[in-house]
Amino acid sequence: MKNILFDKKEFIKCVKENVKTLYRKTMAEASEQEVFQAVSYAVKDVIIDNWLATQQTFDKEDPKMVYYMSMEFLMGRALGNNLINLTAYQEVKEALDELGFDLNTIEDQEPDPALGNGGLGRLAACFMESLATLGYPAYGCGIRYRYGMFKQKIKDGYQVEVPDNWLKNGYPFELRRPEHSFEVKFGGYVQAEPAENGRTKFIQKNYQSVLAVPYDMPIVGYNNNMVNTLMIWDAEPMECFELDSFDKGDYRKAVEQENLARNLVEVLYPNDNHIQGKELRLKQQYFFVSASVQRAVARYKKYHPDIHKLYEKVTIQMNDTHPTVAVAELMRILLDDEGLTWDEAWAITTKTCAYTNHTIMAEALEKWPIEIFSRLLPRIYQIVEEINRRFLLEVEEEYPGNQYKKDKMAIIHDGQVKMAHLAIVAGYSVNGVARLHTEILKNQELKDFYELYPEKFNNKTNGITQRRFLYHGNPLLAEWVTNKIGNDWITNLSHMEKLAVYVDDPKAQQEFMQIKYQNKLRLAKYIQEHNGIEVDPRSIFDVQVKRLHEYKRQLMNILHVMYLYNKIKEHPEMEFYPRTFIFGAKAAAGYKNAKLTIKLINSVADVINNDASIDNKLKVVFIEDYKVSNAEWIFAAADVSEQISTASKEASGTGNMKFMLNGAATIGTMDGANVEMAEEVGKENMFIFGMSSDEVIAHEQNRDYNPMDIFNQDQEIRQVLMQLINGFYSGNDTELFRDLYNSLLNTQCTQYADTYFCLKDFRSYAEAQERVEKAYRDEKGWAKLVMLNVAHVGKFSSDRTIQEYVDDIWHLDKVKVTVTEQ
Ligand code: F58
Repeated sequence: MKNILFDKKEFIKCVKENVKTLYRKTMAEASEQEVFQAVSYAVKDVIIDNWLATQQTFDKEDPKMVYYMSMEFLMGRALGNNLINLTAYQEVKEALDELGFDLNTIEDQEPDPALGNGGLGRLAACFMESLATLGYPAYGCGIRYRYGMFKQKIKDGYQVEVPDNWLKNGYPFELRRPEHSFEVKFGGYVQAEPAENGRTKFIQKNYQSVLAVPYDMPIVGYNNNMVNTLMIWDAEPMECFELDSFDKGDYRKAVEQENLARNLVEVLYPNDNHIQGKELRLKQQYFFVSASVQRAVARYKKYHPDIHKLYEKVTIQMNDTHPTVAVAELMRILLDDEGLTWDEAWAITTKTCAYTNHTIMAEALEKWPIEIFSRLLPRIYQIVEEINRRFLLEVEEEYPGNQYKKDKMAIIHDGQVKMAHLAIVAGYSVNGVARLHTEILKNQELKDFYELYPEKFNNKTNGITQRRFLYHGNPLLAEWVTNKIGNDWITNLSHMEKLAVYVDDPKAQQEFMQIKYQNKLRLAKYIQEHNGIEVDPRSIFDVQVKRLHEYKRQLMNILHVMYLYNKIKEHPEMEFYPRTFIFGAKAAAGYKNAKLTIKLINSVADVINNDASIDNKLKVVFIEDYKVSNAEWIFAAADVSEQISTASKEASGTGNMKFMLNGAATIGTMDGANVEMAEEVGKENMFIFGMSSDEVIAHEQNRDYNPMDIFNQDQEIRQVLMQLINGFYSGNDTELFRDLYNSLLNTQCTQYADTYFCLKDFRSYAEAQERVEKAYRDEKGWAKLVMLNVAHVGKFSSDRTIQEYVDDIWHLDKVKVTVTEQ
């Protein structure tokens, strides 16, 4: 088999050729961006052979497929990871060296495809990579947003959002597939007509429609020739509108259709754990779901005459409720296009669709006003109404006369369509994303549904791909691990266990900490270049990077920094190990307290970083534009990982796992997957603090928490809080941070003061931080602790998660792809 990537000469020739044909330039004239494009096209060439071979294997073997439907795929850069998974990274690095280019610099030219917000979108990306690596047939289905997650600039300490025009230079890895386009219809009304078979036909009339055109992105498996597909849909105006006769020549409608297509995929909604209920968002949902379901059915029908067995070859995983219209869309296709009866269609749908829940936060649960839903999707709404009607009969049968139950469980109630209820009723599986989260779903949030359908509920603890977050992100540590235990960890992370024999070995400890130091130098350089702040790589790098949300408690973290600063000022003689507190976080554009917290962090940084009297004991850094590409460097350099959400609020967290994999120690609450991390590595090898989820839930139910009590009793906490409103960090502006102060103390301003128990957990947090410092001073003890964390990270590979989805939910068979020259 000829594979140019393994032939340096051929590869160099191909890159030169690409620079010439793409830009009419020689290598010497080409910019770094142009070289990136040329290299990417050369890599794509190789991928295409494997991609073709994978598709041919699918055609031949006819395996069952999972369609992973998600509004978000936070892919991050592709070039480096494609090279790693093609096992060609080293060769290409050398080839580029010969051409006088540095591969890292060329990788830096790639925009981060950021078609997602945070954890949920990144999880989808890790899952796609694991599916390909494990050899399971899968399609990712999503939206090709013109603008992804905004870029964050920090101006005068405030977040400023800048549009992310990621397609500006063209994206070399995508492939437009117009031959697989589908029409998607919106609005109008439904007309019932008698059909030949004596039944009724439902026809949507006077609608507007757009053409959904898929772009395929290759998902390269690790060292196995497998290339799955992420299909993301673009919207284009229909070329010839199929206007009803009385609409002929309706120019206004033609223009409206053009606008609909243009607006539909314009931008990703930048909210994390908060749903706004905007009409355009529902349009986006139906748009990509309808196109994807149509594609799945069309693909199935190409090979199979009997639509009744669809579920034997197709399974649809709904990544949260955002794609839940898939249920009704599949029903519509089976009823209206395939002519099945309701019972036939329902039997198929309820064996095809499965649902993952990612949050219990009330504001993130999707509910659509009937008015919007029925106006936009009239036929889909009819179907949902019928699903609801039949479901309520079922509830009546189970709980005769219990109207309260019916009101609570209905899919349509109180003027709203509840998407989670629809997903549970129509889905054959409902899963949470960490054990604690699933238990809370079963025992609290979704209790009624669990009682009715216990067999549907299951847990799938999240995971992350070690190919990106260790192999690519931390090459020094990856190489060290491979030297110690061989390279099986790349495809089987449980092999990390073998590192346990080294945790007491002084030489191994020293090597491990030396690598951490090198990674801290790399990050320090990045911070110097991007923030102009000098940080000491020998200080403890204490990192909290994730979306900014009150429940994640970045505010508690920075309040603790303020508290430490006061202590150091008051007791300059006190022993204190130098620390660099590093933050990175985007706030949703309309989320006031989140944005104000960013300003506070930057204001505290200004004061502390410029106070020479504290002898560099404390530094605070806010890294601008936290994203997948700089995240890889940040995890590699962290000593301490902040996972400090209010217990019960973080469904799982996945950043926690990325830090653990890179040898950072976790300071955290017993929340989300932290609980299972503690189980794997032992509580004594983490720094656990704060209330348990049961305690939090009890306080919420009893409403017996009053932060004022803490304010009154604890002088040091009071001092910190007063500094929010006495101008200490705001150039004497006493109003700047008042909203944050009020959110913590003032019941008149928020429904509950200190909703997320920052003050309640503060002392316990500060005490855990003291334990961190003490542990860090013991060099050997610390090396052992973080090495133990790496040795026990095995469970948190997304390979393990995907295998569980396959075994318990999807029931797929592995496919083996062999490539012969085409
Ligand atoms: C996150 N959810 C959870 N939602 O918060 C996190 O605990 C979990 O680890 C992760 O999912 C993966 O399971 C999350 O990221 C969103 O960003 C939604 C985007 C669309 C609007 C509603 C929130």
